[in-house]
Amino acid sequence: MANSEVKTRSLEFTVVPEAEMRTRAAAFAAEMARRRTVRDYADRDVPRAIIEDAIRTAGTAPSGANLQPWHFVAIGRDPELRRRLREAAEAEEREFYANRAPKEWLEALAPLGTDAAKPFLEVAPWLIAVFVEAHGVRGNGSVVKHYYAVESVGLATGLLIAALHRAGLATLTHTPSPMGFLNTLLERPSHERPFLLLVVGYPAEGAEVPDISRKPLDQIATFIP
Ligand code: IYR
Repeated sequence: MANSEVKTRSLEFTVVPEAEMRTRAAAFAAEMARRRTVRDYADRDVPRAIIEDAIRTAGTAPSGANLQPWHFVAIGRDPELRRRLREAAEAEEREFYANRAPKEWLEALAPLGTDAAKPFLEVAPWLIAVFVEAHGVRGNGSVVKHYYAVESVGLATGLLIAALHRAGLATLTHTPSPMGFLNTLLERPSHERPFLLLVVGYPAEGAEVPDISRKPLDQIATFIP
């Protein structure tokens, strides 16, 4: 550590033997490969403790200057709120599919079979609205500048999705556009910008997913030995 003024503590790091590391890395890759975005949910409950732990995991993400510029609103069953969220999201989506989306975008979405109907917003046991804090606010009301806030929240959301998948749940990254209604309905201040709405639960019995594939390693990575 170059700066002796910095308060440090010892790093608790466990070195994993290489053979075990290979096994773990391969097992995790296989487990994550089983993750699919699910649009059809069962009405089955999920304990709040699972959602709390997944959000704890998300909160371990690295962030610009460690300012942790995220806020997660976990929305349980509240039927009236769910109805209003669905209504607002579907209103935006109808506009998106009918008028706002350029033809090229609709063509890119065609293999996914998405449309303006968002029943999962009422059916799934949890929704997690993820917000980016454009800036922080100190106790005295003064503003704290944030750095790489959107990137940081993207990293946290990736960990959130991985944690929920690891716990045994399905998710859907839903991005109604624009998402300003989330501030109104969830009573979040205007310096918090909606990032996405994560739908969480069990897939419906017999749920199907689009038959799409992931790019192989040689298409997504370049190794320079
Ligand atoms: N927000 C719309 C459209 C949509 C956009 C993208 I990019 C997707 O990957 C999927 C859907 C919707 O949720 O239907």
